[in-house]
Amino acid sequence: MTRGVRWSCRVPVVAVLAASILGCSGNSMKNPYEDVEDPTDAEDAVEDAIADASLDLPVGDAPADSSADVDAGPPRCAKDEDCANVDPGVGEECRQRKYCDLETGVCELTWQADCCRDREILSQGFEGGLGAWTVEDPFKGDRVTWSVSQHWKAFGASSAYFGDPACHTYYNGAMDSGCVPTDPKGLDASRVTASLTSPSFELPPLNLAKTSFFVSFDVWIAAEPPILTDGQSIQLDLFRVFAVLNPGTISETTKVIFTSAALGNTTGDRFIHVVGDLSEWRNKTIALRLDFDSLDPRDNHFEGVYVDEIRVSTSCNAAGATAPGCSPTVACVPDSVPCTEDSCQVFSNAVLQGAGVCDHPLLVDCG
Ligand SMILES: [Ca+2]
Ligand SMILES: [Ca+2]
Ligand SMILES: [Ca+2]
Repeated sequence: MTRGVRWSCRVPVVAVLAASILGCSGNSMKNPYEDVEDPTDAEDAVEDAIADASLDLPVGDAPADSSADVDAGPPRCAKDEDCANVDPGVGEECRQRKYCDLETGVCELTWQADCCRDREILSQGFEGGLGAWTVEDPFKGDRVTWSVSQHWKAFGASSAYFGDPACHTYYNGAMDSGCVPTDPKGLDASRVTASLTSPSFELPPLNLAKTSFFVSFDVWIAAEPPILTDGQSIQLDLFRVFAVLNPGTISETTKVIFTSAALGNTTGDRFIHVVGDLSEWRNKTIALRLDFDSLDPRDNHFEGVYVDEIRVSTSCNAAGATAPGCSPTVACVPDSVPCTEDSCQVFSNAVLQGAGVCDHPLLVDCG
């Protein structure tokens, strides 16, 4: 059994990729065009100035107190080559390629497509509440929703729970003080559903051949088992994890990354480590959505779902590897860290059979 706790990069807050450009250091600057003698021929002067390899261009963006000068002044670069001798500062890993922002005329840093990046983008263990995650519950007031619970957790003191936090069930009919339904047939119960959505985050435009993009989490499930009808297994109550593209906008779309049907709606009184492939949303802004829906009022007297240690990460291939992640034929390289699982963590939404990533989750009860 595994837990989804990685040893590296334990950032306790959501670390959404900064949209702002790094590298805007506050170095002192002089106006590179102050020696231009003919102010009426500014265009030629700019080209001459840019062509001068020794041009002492300002670093990064303009200082705040010179906005009037910048507004009135000419652009400082016209093409990427103009930035060759400019120091736009130090960017984050894999975001160090210099280019000319044609809108601002300023040399900036952008992503290097062929770079591989080992980084945590989002981390949520629900130790401090639901944080910036948002609950959507069409049936408020029925006691059953997403909340933080200390009842079951994969790591730390708490997790996110779908159910009635007082009685630990997603049955929403009347119950007595001992959490026993007052109507044995449950005829006063109704459908329960709610979702929990993460803040938006951006996945960088890095090369899929070198960088893996994935979400990992631990899940504990006790829900209505599949029903056999005419030899067909039907799963009514479902917990699903979605990737949400353009979250909160009119063009929002969702796609399933994980469904509890894959586990028959039970994890056997333990947390299961799940890893989902997010490479489809490279260079896009998405969110994650945890969703439970019973669809109907029947057979809902089950404990529900706990989710803990949700992480969105990018990781590099092992040195010399020619494909990202791992597969039945490409094993993970052990990380030499005690108490971590070194086997391939197969994607719950793998397009290629058996494809996954070397997540190295922490082993339970080890050491
Ligand atoms: Ca936790
Ligand atoms: Ca509700
Ligand atoms: Ca049900």
